[in-house]
Amino acid sequence: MFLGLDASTQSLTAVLIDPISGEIACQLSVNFGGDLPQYGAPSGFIPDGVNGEVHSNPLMWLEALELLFSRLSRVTDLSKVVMIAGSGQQHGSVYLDASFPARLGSLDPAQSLASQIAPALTRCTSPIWMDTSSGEECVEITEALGGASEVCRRSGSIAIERFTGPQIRRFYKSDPAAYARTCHIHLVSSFMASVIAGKSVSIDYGDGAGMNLLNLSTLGWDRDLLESTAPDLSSKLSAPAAAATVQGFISRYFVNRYGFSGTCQCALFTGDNPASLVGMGATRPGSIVISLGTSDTFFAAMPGPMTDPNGFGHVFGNPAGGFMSLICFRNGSLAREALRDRLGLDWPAFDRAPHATRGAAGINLMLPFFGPEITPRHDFSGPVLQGSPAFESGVDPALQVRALLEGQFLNMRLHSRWMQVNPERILLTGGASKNDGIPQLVADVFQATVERLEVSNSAALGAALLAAVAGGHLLADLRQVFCQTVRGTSMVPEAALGPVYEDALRRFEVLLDGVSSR
Ligand code: ADP
Ligand code: XUL
Repeated sequence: MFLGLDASTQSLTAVLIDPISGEIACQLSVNFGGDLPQYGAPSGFIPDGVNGEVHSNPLMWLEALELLFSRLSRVTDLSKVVMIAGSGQQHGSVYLDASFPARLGSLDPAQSLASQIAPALTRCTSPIWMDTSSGEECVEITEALGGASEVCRRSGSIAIERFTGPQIRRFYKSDPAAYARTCHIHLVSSFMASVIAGKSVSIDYGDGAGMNLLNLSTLGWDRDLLESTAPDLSSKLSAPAAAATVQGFISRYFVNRYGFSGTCQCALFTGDNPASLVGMGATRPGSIVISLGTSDTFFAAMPGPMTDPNGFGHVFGNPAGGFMSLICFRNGSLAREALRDRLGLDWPAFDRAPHATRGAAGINLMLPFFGPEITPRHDFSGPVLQGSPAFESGVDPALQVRALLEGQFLNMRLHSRWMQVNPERILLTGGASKNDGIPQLVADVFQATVERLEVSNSAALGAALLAAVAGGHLLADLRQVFCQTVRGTSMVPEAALGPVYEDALRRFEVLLDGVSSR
């Protein structure tokens, strides 16, 4: 059995696969808000951060890991797991002192992970991908490198607020003493992998590319980017390496506490989006993946090197080799949830709305931003509406839901032009892909066939597949077995809506330009 873990924004998920029988033996999640309410993070992050700060408590992730393993050990025999791999929400960072490796190497199974690792934290909370507080640091790094295009040429992205490098610089500037005490800086993915492997492990190329620190030509840390970010940074980062590299045996802590075998091995973890690319069977160019999680992401394996001239898109490592391109939209599920709550709907009613209004005369436009957005970068304070009186006055909830979803996917179409892909097939994943109204709407807006896979948590599945690859299985074989689309659920676009959405896209762009330039 091969175990994949996904430490995402709102939950920690396990997918256990048996490549020989082709079965998914078990899928389980711990929801941070619901299962660990004592951390005061109903959506996985600490609410009401100031100056754009969005942080999570890394001890919550450790407690979730213990809860997940104890639940798994009740329903499955963990001694059968031969390899573990994983993924994490990208960009988030954990700061630890010199005692971290020794603590990991001598964990006492009679005590909790959180209590034993807490003393090594030099920063008690971790900035995550939703954090927009490091604008000043982005400017400083960009100036030091001689411009945004140089940062992008080296790292695959211009300096971005949520990326780890600018966040590290902000920490260094705001608390230089704590920064100086820090000897190990980890991503969420490499932190979780280190805990499981019982030693401080590497950051993989997939997730490492989301730091504004990795040079994509050399696949090593870029000296100039390191120096412009913070002093002595190279000594605090372990050397980057390929995903699915085996790190050694699982820590004795988990053997004693949860019944893993002492011969179970651990592979490097990667970012949730690179893992999702694997789980969707999309590591070769040709398909686009849209993941509707807390954030919405739009990504694909890249046929060749390309960066976004407007600076919204990113290049990350493809765990199967080469690179992937990605665009992230902050107002994903959080905006859908905000509208659902504002209209007093439940998910089933929300799901029915796009069907109920399909073909309704005229397209009402909504700039679907309930809070600050990163694509496009703007401090929106609420959605902007333009359309019929019934729509603008909000009397018809179904029209609102439809316009929100259309706005989200028009915005994706607009900002993915630089990838120069004209997708014929789009694969949908993430929590909101369970919504039955969304796939048809995506097919119509993009004029492409839309398919869903059996497993909705593609990041955890991708991690399980990477564990199997680390254990000697071939990705091509695994893809045949585990990445099949759900039969009979493929959505075909209505051709008559092609010109309707072309026109809507033009109007959407004009509306957006008017608001963004204010
Ligand atoms: P993440 O990996 O970022 O934690 P998930 O991919 O697990 O997020 O998605 C979780 C989200 O899915 C929930 O926060 C919820 O907003 C959304 N969701 C669940 N069911 C539906 C539905 N029927 N329609 C739309 N969104 C849904
Ligand atoms: C990608 C991004 C998010 C996080 C959380 O750049 O910021 O998708 O990985 O899922």
